[in-house]
Amino acid sequence: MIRGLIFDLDGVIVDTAKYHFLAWKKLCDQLGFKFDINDNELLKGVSRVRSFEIILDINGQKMSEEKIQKYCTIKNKIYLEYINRLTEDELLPGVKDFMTKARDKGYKTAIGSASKNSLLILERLHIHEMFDAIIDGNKVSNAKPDPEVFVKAAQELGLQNSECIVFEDSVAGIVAAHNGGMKAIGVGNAEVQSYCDYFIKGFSNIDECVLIKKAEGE
Ligand code: B16
Ligand code: MG
Repeated sequence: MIRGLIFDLDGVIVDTAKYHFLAWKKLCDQLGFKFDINDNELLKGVSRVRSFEIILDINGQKMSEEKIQKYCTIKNKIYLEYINRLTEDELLPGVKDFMTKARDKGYKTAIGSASKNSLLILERLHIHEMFDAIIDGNKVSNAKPDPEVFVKAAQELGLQNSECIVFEDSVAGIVAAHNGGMKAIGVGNAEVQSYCDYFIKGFSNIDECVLIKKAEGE
């Protein structure tokens, strides 16, 4: 029986990808690197350092670990300027209502995200108190598709992996959920449709009980 709902953050709760793009773009312009909106698609669900490594690959560049860290720190500073202006209005449609109803019905809720800025983002959106556990990039050492982030979330909820269901917008995240023995509901991104157990365009007008039954194949 499903008792816990684990949510990815970027692309599921809020669209922070546009701010990641603006921040990487600014850094890339300073460095004279190519980086466009299509390249940004490759960075969704990927860690900060891995994102910069992908940008280096696109540009046929190599850098020392030290320099990679330096530029990731600069990018994050730019990114935080956007995040500090984030408001509740940027919650994706239907998310808050869905969470409220699910929690009222007794489901436990967690975040399982690669972002080291998860807590700040949830605070800016005024929904941090709606999560019983927040597992983010600061708490894991293995990136999705490794299931670590979701397994830790289930543990912190005090549930078995099989009692949790994951909401994800990236293929790596869907695979991570499956690697952890959890069902995965794809959200928004049509690319994940063939990987997930059930797909929704978004949370508007979604009945959580019906959705969970469908994802479980009932
Ligand atoms: P940060 P998710 C991911 O969030 C983003 O999709 C990805 O683009 C970003 O690089 C990653 O978080 C790390 O973010 O720089 O804030 O630590 O989809 O796992 O919620
Ligand atoms: Mg995501």
